[in-house]
Amino acid sequence: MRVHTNPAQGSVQVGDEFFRPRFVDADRFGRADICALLSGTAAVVGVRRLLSPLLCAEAMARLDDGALAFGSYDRRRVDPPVARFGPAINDFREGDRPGAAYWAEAGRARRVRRAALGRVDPFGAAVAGLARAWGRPLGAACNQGRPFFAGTLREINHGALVHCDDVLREYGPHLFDGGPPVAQLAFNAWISTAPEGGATRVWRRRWRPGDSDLRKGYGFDERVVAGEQCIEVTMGRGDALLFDSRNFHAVEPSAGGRRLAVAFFLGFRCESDLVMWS
Ligand SMILES: O=C(O)CCC(=O)C(=O)O
Repeated sequence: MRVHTNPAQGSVQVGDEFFRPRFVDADRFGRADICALLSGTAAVVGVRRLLSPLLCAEAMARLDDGALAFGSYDRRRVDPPVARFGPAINDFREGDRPGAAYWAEAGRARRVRRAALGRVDPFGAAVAGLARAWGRPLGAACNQGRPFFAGTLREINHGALVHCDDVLREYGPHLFDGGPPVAQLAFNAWISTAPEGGATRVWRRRWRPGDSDLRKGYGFDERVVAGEQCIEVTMGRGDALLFDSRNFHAVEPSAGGRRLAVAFFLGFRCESDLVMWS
C-alpha cells in the first residue's frame, strides 16, 4: 500500500484537514470508518486484507482459467477500455432507468458467478466484511422490487479518466425504491494488483454545472481538477478502498499484471432518524 497526499502533510499549505486518508486492518474495520466517509471527515478509507490471500489466489486461478467470460464497458463511452464481468447500468440505459435486457443480464450474471466461483467468491467475502463493519446486513438497491446487480469484477489495466459517479445526478431521484441515496461511496477490493502503476487518485472536488465544457467521454479533461487537493493511493492484493464517488477520481495505467477488483457502489439511504441541534 502506498499513499501520497497533495498538499503534502506538513507543508505550509495544509488544505482541508478532513480530506485525509484513513487506513485500517480488516479486523479493526468498523462503522466509524464508513461514517467518516459519509460525514466527510475522511477522504478515503483503505482496509488492509479484507479479502484473504487464499481467497484471492483461488479466485484468480479460476479467473485466469477463464471461469468467467469478461466483456468490456461500451467502448463508445469507455476509452481506454475496461474489462468487466457483470452488467453496468450505464451500458443498458433507456431513459431514466436500465432497459429490460439489464434485468435479464443481472439474473444471468448472478447465476453464472455462483456456478463459476461457488464458495470462492470475492463479492460474498467483501459483503460479509462490510456487514461486519457496518453492524447490519447489506441489501441490493432495487427498482420496482427488482434487485440491481452488484459485484462487478473489473479489470482496469489502462487507467480510468478523471470522472465522478453520482447516481442521483445521472438518473434522477426515482431509480431506487425508497428514494435516492443521501451519499454514495465507491467500493473496490483487489483480487489481483499490478506491480507498476495503478494508483487511485481522489480529488477534493465535486462536479459543478460549468464542468460540462470539459466533458470527455464518460469522464472529464484533467483541467477539471487542476490545483485541487488530491490523495493518491495504491492498495495491495486483498485490500479494499472506499471513497465518496461524487468526488472526482481517476486510475493511473498499470503494467506487469492484472489489476482486478470486485467493485460496487454503496448508497446511504434516508431512513435513519432525524437528529436536531442549534
Ligand atoms: O479502480 C479504482 O481504483 C477506482 C475505480 C473507479 O473509478 C470507481 O470505483 O469508481
